[in-house]
Amino acid sequence: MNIISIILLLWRIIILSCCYGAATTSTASPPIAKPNCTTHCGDVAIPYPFGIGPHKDCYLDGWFQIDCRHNNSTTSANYSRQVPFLKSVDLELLSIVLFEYGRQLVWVKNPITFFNCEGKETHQPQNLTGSPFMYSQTGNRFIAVSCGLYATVTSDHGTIAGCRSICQNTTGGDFGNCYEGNGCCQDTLGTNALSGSLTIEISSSSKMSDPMGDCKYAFLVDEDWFVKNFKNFQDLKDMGSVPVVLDWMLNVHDYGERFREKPNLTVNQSTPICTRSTSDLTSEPILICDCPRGTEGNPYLLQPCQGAQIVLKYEYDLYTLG
Ligand SMILES: *[C@@H]1O[C@H](CO)[C@@H](O)[C@H](O)[C@H]1NC(C)=O
Ligand SMILES: *[C@@H]1O[C@H](CO)[C@@H](O)[C@H](O)[C@H]1NC(C)=O
Ligand SMILES: *[C@@H]1O[C@H](CO)[C@@H](O)[C@H](O)[C@H]1NC(C)=O
Ligand SMILES: *[C@@H]1O[C@H](CO)[C@@H](O)[C@H](O)[C@H]1NC(C)=O
Ligand SMILES: *[C@@H]1O[C@H](CO)[C@@H](O)[C@H](O)[C@H]1NC(C)=O
Ligand SMILES: *[C@@H]1O[C@H](CO)[C@@H](O)[C@H](O)[C@H]1NC(C)=O
Ligand SMILES: *[C@@H]1O[C@H](CO)[C@@H](O)[C@H](O)[C@H]1NC(C)=O
Ligand SMILES: CC(=O)N[C@H]1CO[C@H](CO)[C@@H](O)[C@@H]1O
Repeated sequence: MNIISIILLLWRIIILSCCYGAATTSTASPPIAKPNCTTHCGDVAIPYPFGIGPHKDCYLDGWFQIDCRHNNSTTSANYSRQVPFLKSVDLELLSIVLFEYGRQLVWVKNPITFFNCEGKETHQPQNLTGSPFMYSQTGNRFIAVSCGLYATVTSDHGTIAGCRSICQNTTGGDFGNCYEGNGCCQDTLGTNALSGSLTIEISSSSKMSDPMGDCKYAFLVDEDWFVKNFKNFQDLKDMGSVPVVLDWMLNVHDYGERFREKPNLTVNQSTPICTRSTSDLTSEPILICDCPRGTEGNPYLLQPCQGAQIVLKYEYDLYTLG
């Protein structure tokens, strides 16, 4: 690379930073929801095709309807706090991602499945049969707590994950134990069986009983959350539910036509891109939309994405220069 092209490169970087900044500060951030629709529940942003209301047009269909419920917290500080629920599957919603590395994700709270735990009911993972939601294979882990157990999670299609723990010097409470299979165990999820309803089962695999008691429990959990936030098993048990990642998808057969009914945007670099895609999660082709590189907005609103063309151009130049 000679000196001229280095100067050229620097100049372009300056242009890029100048104009990118200008573009993002001079325009209001693009809408996430349809006009006159509520955009947030508590502090969770609800982008279309998800929606709260008040009108039916605010969400794509009943699967994506969000119910904004009162927290019911009795503490005055959080008296009026609102909590979003995915109404169709009755799960508390933590966040929605429209597009990340080619996937569409939501985080929800899913119950921990307890066995023989005083004051705890045995709730199985929520039944997602027929819904556009699926337990994410890559985002979640299966964890089972207690010693001398054999735990499995199965779907309608077979076993997804299973693990065995031993009872050796169990002190409880150490997260590393799950990876060693001592007093706790874990497994990654199998690839193609995550749709429908999941059932968690636990049986004793040894005669030794856990010095911590007979209470055993297991759950699917967002692996990143678990690694970052896990403190001890008692806190976890008190929570009763943990974050899990769900993939969500739009079936081309069901939704493709709706996105083709979009107003004929003159095709330019602001036009949202919808692609038909296949997924290892389902045999049906799915539809994924995104804003073109360098622009931002919610592609499902079928409005031009926002962002300056100059950004696209120079970004492109930079890539071709290198
Ligand atoms: C939004 O609400 C305003 C005031 O009620 C109304 O005039 C407008 O037509 C509504 N817009 C849409 C897209 O429904
Ligand atoms: C608050 O209580 C109402 C009535 O019992 C219930 O329908 C709602 O789901 C509760 N809210 C939450 C966030 O649990
Ligand atoms: C309600 O808020 C309290 C305090 O922030 C929190 O501990 C509790 O989990 C919330 N309940 C629900 C159902 O989200
Ligand atoms: C899950 O839901 C489907 C459809 O509603 C139903 O047919 C099935 O029996 C349910 N499975 C379980 C284990 O409840
Ligand atoms: C268990 O504890 C005993 C006594 O403290 C010790 O001798 C033994 O090495 C420990 N075993 C393991 C696997 O840590
Ligand atoms: C959109 O309009 C342009 C110009 O009128 C036309 O050439 C193009 O075929 C239209 N696209 C669609 C998808 O209808
Ligand atoms: C792209 O097309 C949309 C819709 O016709 C228009 O609003 C927008 O200004 C166009 N953008 C550019 C950079 O031409
Ligand atoms: C008392 C109490 O639970 N306060 C919480 C209210 O909500 C805020 C925001 O979520 C929390 O940070 C407080 O801890």
